[in-house]
Amino acid sequence: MIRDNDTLAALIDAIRRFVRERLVPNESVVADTDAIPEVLVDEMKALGLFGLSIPEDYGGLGLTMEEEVSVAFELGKTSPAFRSLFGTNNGIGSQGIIIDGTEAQKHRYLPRLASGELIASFALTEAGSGSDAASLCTSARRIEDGDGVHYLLNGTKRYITNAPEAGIFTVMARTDPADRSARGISAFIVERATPGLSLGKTDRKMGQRGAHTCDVIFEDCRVGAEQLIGNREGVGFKTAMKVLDKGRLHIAAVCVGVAERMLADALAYAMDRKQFGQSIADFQLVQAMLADSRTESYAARCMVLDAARKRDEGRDVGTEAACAKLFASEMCGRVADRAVQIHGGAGYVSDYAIERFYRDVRLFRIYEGTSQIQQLVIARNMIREAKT
Ligand code: COS
Repeated sequence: MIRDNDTLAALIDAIRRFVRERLVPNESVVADTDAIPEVLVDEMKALGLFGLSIPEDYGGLGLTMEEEVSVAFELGKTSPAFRSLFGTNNGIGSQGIIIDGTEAQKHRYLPRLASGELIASFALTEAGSGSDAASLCTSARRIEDGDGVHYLLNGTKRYITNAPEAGIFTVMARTDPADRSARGISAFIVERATPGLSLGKTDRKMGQRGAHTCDVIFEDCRVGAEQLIGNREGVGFKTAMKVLDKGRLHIAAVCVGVAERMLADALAYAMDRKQFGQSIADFQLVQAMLADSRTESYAARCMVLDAARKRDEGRDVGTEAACAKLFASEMCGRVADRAVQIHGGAGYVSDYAIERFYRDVRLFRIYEGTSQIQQLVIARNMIREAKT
């Protein structure tokens, strides 16, 4: 759903210009320094990028899902590390509070997330619990003493995006040690400064330099009962799944944007590069790679928009979001591969952006649920629907 075409067009135009004039020229700086220049972070804040999907009542732009994916298509047209910095504030870091938080929790955190003053991370994965998210071991033991009700958190979360920058964490932990199922899990908002919370060293990754992940360690980390999301124990796993349903759709949109950027680079190279006395874009075998890439990225764009519109209608889009994430991330990998191929030897050296994008996009098929988990979600939902 688009609330106002002119307002959205103005926002997209401003973001398109920001991406083209400010972010694209700084891609190699970010890759070389593993950091996003502060001046760009300030410009992102001024554009409202940290609060795209945070409701207007809490200082965000309150974009609908269709508006959000339309913006994500544009944000995808540069290094994914830029989007990653404000991605968790719009997605997995804030959505637990937006979807299931209490009014007090929303008022306390959302305005600062929307402005970019505070960064939020989502802490679900552990060393022994990745795809099997419900098997997580981090514990949150309820204690009642003279100071009231508290929870004592113990455990380690792994590969947590933006953890080195984060001011708050949405943490999934087991409040009922006797219940090893998803129903024993609760979600908490934990502030960075809470005693007992520490960070591991920043991970060295294959790509996406400038976007940081690390372990988040809880050792007798005491959080007040008011930090339990929605003031309800036992529903934290469902909160996490609802957050991921939305996040997967957003990532699918980013995949479309990145694929379009890689294809534009490959087309420009193919038209410029001459072999056998003519531009390689005139060769039909190169044209096949361009055409297949255009067809697939267009298909993914249509899927993402359709799923986003359905979500805006209030429909459950768990299946559609998983389909879009599966297809768009796999498509993005294929387009990256063809774009390197079209560049030939030039695609294997870092003078061209495609070498970096090829590594950056590999993550899309893994995070917020691997392709295999999307397949599992889709098929399970099909079987469930057929039984009802
Ligand atoms: N929305 C709301 N509730 C959901 C849900 C969704 N999308 N998906 C599952 N649930 C609920 C189920 O209805 C069930 O509730 P009941 O106990 O009341 O019946 C509960 O959650 C447990 O669901 P399920 O039995 O399907 O859980 P499983 O352990 O079988 O696993 C998968 C579910 C595999 C889909 C889940 O663990 C998953 O998504 N794993 C990947 C995790 C991931 O994406 N990690 C990325 C890290 S974050 S960057």
